[in-house]
Amino acid sequence: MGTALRCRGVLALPHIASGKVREIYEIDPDHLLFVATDRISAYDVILNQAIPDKGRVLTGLSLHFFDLLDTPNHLVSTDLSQVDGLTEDQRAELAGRAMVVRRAEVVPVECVVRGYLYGSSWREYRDGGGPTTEHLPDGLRQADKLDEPIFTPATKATTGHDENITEGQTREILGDDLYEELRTRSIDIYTRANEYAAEKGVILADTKFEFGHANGELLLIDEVLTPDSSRYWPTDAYEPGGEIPSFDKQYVRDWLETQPWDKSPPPPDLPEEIVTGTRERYVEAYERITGESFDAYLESTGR
Ligand code: PZK
Repeated sequence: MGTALRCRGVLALPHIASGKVREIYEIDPDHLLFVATDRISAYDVILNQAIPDKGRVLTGLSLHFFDLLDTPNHLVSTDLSQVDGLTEDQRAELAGRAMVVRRAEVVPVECVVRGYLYGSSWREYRDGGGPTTEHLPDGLRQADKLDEPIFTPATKATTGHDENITEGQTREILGDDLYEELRTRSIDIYTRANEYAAEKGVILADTKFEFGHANGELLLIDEVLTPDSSRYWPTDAYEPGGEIPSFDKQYVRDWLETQPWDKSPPPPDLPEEIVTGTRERYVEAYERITGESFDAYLESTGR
């Protein structure tokens, strides 16, 4: 088990795209199969070991939020029995981690919303300002809560890192009407998800959405509000003025920090107990954020 998930392009369906940890296949002209693998990246490097069920945790969280948000999105079904050309082994491997989605015309901008000053935005701010800090006051500290969530788009760099872009650059790429629509939709979704997370004792520090057009409608696409697309902090670990431990990846990062590794490939092999401990943190994130047992999710997928 698990081999299909660490490799790319293994299904008999046409392979459309590979992300670091996700895969997209074509089902028919209007439908794609969106697959979350068990691969994990740390410090932007894909590790050699997969985290069992990580893709199911992320898919379960996306499904939870698609349902909760009730905003137009690309989800069609999680029922793979209607998808032709899969072996029984592949169906079992994909259960709980694959979504049939509407194919859309992808908007070429990552819609990032930040409620807190952290990550690349904090680094821009500390170093004298950048695209994401245009509308921020002076005197903020790392991890400070912002007065209002800010919309800080980035371009999908084909190689390496997303690049933050200014409001003016974004308006040039999208036009004013689409810019305003994406900013309003993104901030609204962030605000509702952060209010929801707060009830669960979790802070949604920032998150990244993607949108696409299908049949003249602007759909929320991709994975949504997962730990890979979002920064979640346990509320009780929040202390502005420094680094905040991440919910899901801190454990594996802390172990990697004990290794003589310069954060360029190849990464060190994770010991079994670090793989197991990391899986437990992902499962805990699922249970904390959804309020439901992960075993119940697995059972609902027919495993
Ligand atoms: C689409 N990506 C990004 C995600 C990757 C790449 N509904 C859709 N319609 C058309 N295209 C996409 C989607 C979605 N979602 C998203 N690339 C294409 C991406 C995951 C893995 F390799």
